[in-house]
Amino acid sequence: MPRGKLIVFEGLDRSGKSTQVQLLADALRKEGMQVQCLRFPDRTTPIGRMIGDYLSGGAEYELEDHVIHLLFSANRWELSSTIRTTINSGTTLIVDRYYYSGCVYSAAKQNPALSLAWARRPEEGLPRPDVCVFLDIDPEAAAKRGGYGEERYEKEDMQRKVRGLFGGLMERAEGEDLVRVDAARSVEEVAGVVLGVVRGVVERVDREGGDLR
Ligand code: T5A
Ligand code: NA
Repeated sequence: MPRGKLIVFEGLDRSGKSTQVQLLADALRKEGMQVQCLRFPDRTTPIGRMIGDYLSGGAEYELEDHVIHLLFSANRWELSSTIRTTINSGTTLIVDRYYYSGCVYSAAKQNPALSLAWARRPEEGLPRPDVCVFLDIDPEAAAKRGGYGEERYEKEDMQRKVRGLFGGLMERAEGEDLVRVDAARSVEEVAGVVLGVVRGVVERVDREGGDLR
């Protein structure tokens, strides 16, 4: 049996990641694949609850920039062996945000002591995705979608910096596994493009074989 695939969705807040994760999972299951979904932050673990308080809470939940960065990273490491076991058992994982968010949101704070290079270090060694679908949308368009503005990073200035940093990752896409998809279109149009991209990745991985990196 072929191994499962590790498929990640990234994008700005409200770019449609959760919507597309569900649609892709449904589509792949219809094609007979075993699929599970994950999201980061996983707010259900003790570390995840600290992250959730920081994101949705007020000043009393303030954390030093490096501290919250390392909590986000630790929240991924908590699940790293589960991810490998699941993939090796033949189940495909679709993940809503991963270390790309971890790096760019922290770097977007422009703390001189927390560069993008610094931000990457604790992420080194986590299972590397077979593909990362970047749902690209202008922050203004994202801000018009439901529920925007409730959490800490949902401010247009921050989102612009995040988008710029994602753009930088895309430009150096060798080794970053990123595929850009225009997320400003209808839910169905985006889902169609995503399914095409993912089918290509599944075929490539099955053809080339090889373990999760
Ligand atoms: N973060 C995260 C870090 O700083 N470091 C890290 O390491 C990690 C992992 C929380 C925050 O944490 C930061 C990034 C975030 O600021 P989160 O819990 O994933 O991360 O929160 P959000 O990304 O904000 O997730 P959202 O649920 O807000 O957005 P989604 O999942 O991108 O969007 P979705 O699918 O829920 O859709 C949002 C709305 O838009 C509509 C939906 O119906 C919904 O109302 N919509 C569309 N409308 C029109 N056209 C389309 N194509 C649409 N697609 C969806
Ligand atoms: Na989401």
